[in-house]
Amino acid sequence: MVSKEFLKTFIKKIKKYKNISIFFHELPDFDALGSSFALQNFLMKKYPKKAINIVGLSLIKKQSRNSFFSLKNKEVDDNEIKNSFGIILDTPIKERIATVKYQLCHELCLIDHHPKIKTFTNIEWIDEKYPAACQMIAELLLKWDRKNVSILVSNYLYAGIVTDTNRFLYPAVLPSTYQIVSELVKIGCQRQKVHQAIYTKEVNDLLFQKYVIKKAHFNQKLGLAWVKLGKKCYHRYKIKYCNSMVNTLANINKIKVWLSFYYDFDAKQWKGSLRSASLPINHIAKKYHGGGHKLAAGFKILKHCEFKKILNDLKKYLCEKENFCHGAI
Ligand SMILES: [Mn+2]
Repeated sequence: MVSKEFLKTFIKKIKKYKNISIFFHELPDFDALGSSFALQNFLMKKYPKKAINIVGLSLIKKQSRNSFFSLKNKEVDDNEIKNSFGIILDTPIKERIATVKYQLCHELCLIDHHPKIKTFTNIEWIDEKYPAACQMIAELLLKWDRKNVSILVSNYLYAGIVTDTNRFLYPAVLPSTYQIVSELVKIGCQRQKVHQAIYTKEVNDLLFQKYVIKKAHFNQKLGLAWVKLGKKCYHRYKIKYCNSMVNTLANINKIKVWLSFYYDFDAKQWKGSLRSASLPINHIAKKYHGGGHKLAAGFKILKHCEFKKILNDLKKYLCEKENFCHGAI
């Protein structure tokens, strides 16, 4: 729950400043943009005379834009950011903030659900137990002034919660997550509209998925699935950005570890995404110039022989863990 002290200080700061600037992280997801747009719309309705800006929207690449958010190409004037109260959402890492212009703000506030790194703002509310920044903003706004939480604001908040919890599948979902969502639904949150904005696919995406499945190899005995995407496949299926497609191989019965190799045209090299249902795999990604979380990691292929090598390492590892291999793998 948002503390009384934080809420009091936060409201005091908002009231004090004529200009409010909201900041999100680079490669923003629905949680980052959802929390930013929800806060902006709530504040605009409550304080029509204040200038409430989201800073950095023009930097979002065309291919990753979603019409759910109204992204302007015109950037906020530096003069409006200077002397403003800046609010950073969904990242505790300075370097990840989409624009360095947060430094122009007179005072800063951070609201986030990632592990705390180092305090760099005047006030902060960081709680890594929350599954989404949108749940934090929802709690804050509902406690502050429920009447001012519009249907539009509830849509933004719901979008961030649904995506950051992977449709409530992640174990990080709290009892309070359902309570907050219940409040948003009572307000009139348009769930179908939000789901459509998030989950609607292009026909090309589906055909691309078909290609990935066709190219995939499944070793059910060991529990390994892998795919190597061709260099030209993105172009052929009109896919606008490099996507490892590793999730296409997720949630398959008997498959414990799955990975994909893909060519990153920006980095001009072969890379891989590695996932596991329960066995830690990040030590193997580390061996191949990568790393990451225990069950989700990335790696790089620097020499051609490493394609085979990493597959052999994974086979050996699965064999050792299961202890059922006799000879050939
Ligand atoms: Mn988030």
